[in-house]
Amino acid sequence: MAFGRSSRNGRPVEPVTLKILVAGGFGVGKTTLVGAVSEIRPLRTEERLSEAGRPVDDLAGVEAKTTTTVAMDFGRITLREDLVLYLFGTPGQDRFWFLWDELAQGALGAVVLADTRRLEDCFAAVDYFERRAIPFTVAVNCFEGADKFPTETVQAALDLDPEVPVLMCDARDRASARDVLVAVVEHAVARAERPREPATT
Ligand SMILES: Nc1nc2c(ncn2[C@@H]2O[C@H](COP(=O)(O)OP(=O)(O)OP(=O)(O)O)[C@@H](O)[C@H]2O)c(=O)[nH]1
Ligand SMILES: [Mg+2]
Repeated sequence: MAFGRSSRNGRPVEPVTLKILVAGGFGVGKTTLVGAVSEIRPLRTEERLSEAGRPVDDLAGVEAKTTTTVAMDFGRITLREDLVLYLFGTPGQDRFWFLWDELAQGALGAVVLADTRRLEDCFAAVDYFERRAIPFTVAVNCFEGADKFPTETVQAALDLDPEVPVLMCDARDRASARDVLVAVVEHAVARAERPREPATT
């Protein structure tokens, strides 16, 4: 098998493709992150935020936001010649929860984006991946004007398992977003290689 090796005999390497979800609360920067790293023009399903949605769509901190994701974002990034990630950004609004199970099918891992000004918005995503034992990392999208907290504080505030990596990022920055994705893959692989603990009932 050529997986994991560079091309031999001039033959192209068949890359391993992995599915990664990009989740988190409304307006936290999911679409921005997928767009920043994707090497293909990302598929977006943005709809204009309507006046009707104002009472439920909390725009505090992202007042400039005019659209929201209604189905998903899709992008692709080649991390190495033999490793390609397919990225699926989830919709942020609660009324689209019914799509999550479809999107989560076959996912290797997930990024939960968080904004320290409204950390509670990512509780639902953290909870979702914990329940399904999908490996995830928490990436704090550092908006200007948001207080900076040490990763330990975020870890404690979200009551995360100590093994869950927490990192800071700028969802608009390609290198930063890529680092987040590398962290998810490394975390998922490390977890897969660890012997499973016996299930507790
Ligand atoms: N200042 C700053 N603005 C950001 C950053 N990331 C995203 N934005 C802005 O924040 C707004 C929300 O970004 P989106 O990427 O649409 O957020 P989303 O999580 O996909 O939103 P939904 O799909 O509606 O849940 C947009 O206006 C972005 O331009 C960031 O790191 N810093
Ligand atoms: Mg979006």
